[in-house]
Amino acid sequence: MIGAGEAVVRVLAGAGVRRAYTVPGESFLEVLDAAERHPQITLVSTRHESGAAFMAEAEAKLTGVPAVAMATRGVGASNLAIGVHTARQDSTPMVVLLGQVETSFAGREAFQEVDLPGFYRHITKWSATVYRADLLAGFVERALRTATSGRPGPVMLALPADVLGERVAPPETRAPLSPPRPAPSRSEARRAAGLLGAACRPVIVAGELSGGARGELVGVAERYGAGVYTAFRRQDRFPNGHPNYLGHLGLGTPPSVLRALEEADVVLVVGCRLDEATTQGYALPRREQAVVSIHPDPETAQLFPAEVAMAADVREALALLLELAPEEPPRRDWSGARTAYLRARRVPPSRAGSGVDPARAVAALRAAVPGDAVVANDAGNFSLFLHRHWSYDHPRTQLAPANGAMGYGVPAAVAAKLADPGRCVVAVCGDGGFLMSGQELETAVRYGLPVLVVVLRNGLHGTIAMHQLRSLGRTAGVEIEGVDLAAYAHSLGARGYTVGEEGELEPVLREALASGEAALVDVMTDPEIITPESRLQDLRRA
Ligand SMILES: Cc1ncc(C[n+]2csc(CCOP(=O)(O)OP(=O)(O)O)c2C)c(N)n1
Repeated sequence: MIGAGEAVVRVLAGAGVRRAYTVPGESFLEVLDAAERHPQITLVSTRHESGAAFMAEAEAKLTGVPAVAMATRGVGASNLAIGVHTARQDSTPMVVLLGQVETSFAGREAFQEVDLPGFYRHITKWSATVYRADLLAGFVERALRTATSGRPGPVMLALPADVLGERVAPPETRAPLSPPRPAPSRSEARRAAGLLGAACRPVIVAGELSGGARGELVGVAERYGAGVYTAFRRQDRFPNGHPNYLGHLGLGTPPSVLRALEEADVVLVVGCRLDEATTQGYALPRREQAVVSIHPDPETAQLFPAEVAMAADVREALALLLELAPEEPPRRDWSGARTAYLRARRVPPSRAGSGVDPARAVAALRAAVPGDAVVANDAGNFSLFLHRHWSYDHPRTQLAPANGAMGYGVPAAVAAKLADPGRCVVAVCGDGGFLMSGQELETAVRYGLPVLVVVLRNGLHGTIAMHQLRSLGRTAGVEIEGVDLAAYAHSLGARGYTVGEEGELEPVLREALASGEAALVDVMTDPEIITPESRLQDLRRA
């Protein structure tokens, strides 16, 4: 017999899980202990449960293998929730384990007691409390299968402290996870191939689940002569240097870049749930555009009216479309749309009156890091410049929350470095977002992870100032004091630099990267440059 906590951890390790991120708590001691001692699992202790959940989310987003986020009862569950919501909206597999009050205390609002499945129901695919130790291993197996199949997402198991204290038979050893890969229907694929082959202006929207089918995606784009867009914050799903690549469907996508999508007659949606930002507020694709969608989850495949909805494994479906592709790729000229994208991506000369133009800061970062660096970003207007001016040419290089969760950047970078230590990993944040989770730099230092954090500091919740000025003509609650972020980084054990001039930036970034230590570069940007197109002053005047 073994402890119930050890049974949980053995099932996780057997399925391929490699890390459990947590803030420890007294309600799940046995799981913490077993994770710490298991040879294939690293227990990563973080400074805040939101950091733990963001790390678990980012690791799975990067690797495709779920990680675990663990926390204690109501208090930990509350802090963890933002990362679980992120995993749900971003379709990322995650296993959440929450310690729960002892079963003999349950239902009396015991210390930190919350109905955890009730609390988590709306932000998970499945949530349950496990009341019997002998059933624990089976619940964990089901949690793993549910998290990784169909539209992936987070699942939660609440584990009462007394259940974890029991002893159980060792779980059976099972093969590592292999989620079902529904086969595409040949007749649907023929109809899809017919539509794409006969189209005048076919475009592809590559979404969250297209990452494992890059070769097939490029092949389909070339063989059908289709233009390609990437969904919101999934820019690494298609090589941005490819002549068929036409741009990113995000917040603030310029009209010139959207035009080819608006003019398309057939839209092939690949592994994408067509969220609000990707669809430009549910405006695109329009009803008269013929949609072909491919998604392993039948419901998601049919969220939008589609001529052909293929509920199938993305890679298999694309491979079948390739097999059915016309002998001669139809000639379609995307040069106009491609030029529009390249123009929008071009970094302009500095527009800064004081400090650094955020677009120039992105350019300096691009010059300093290798092309296959992983770039994790927070949410905020600073990210408009990153998404606009970066070129994502390599797979698995973008970690960005499609739900716009602030505080994501630093924890995501920590997880990326743990999961892929050989790659250069950078977090890009605004000062508002950095100050929500920047303490995870201490986690990076403790685990010896040389991540680079770049803060584009404008002293504002700039995004909100923009919305307020546009809607109401004045601002409220958006100021951020001039915290000495370099000194803060020092105090957490990392290197810290402050840069106020564009010319200083690239050498400082190179020095920080060469140091082999966790480092923060605080870039003072011009707060007036609020989007790639507008200045705060213009919004105030308008
Ligand atoms: C957790 C969370 N809280 C609040 C928001 C709303 N929000 C969106 S952007 C933003 C401001 C971000 O400020 P900062 O990180 O400094 O970036 P900036 O917009 O100034 O570039 C806020 C408050 C959010 N997206 N996430």
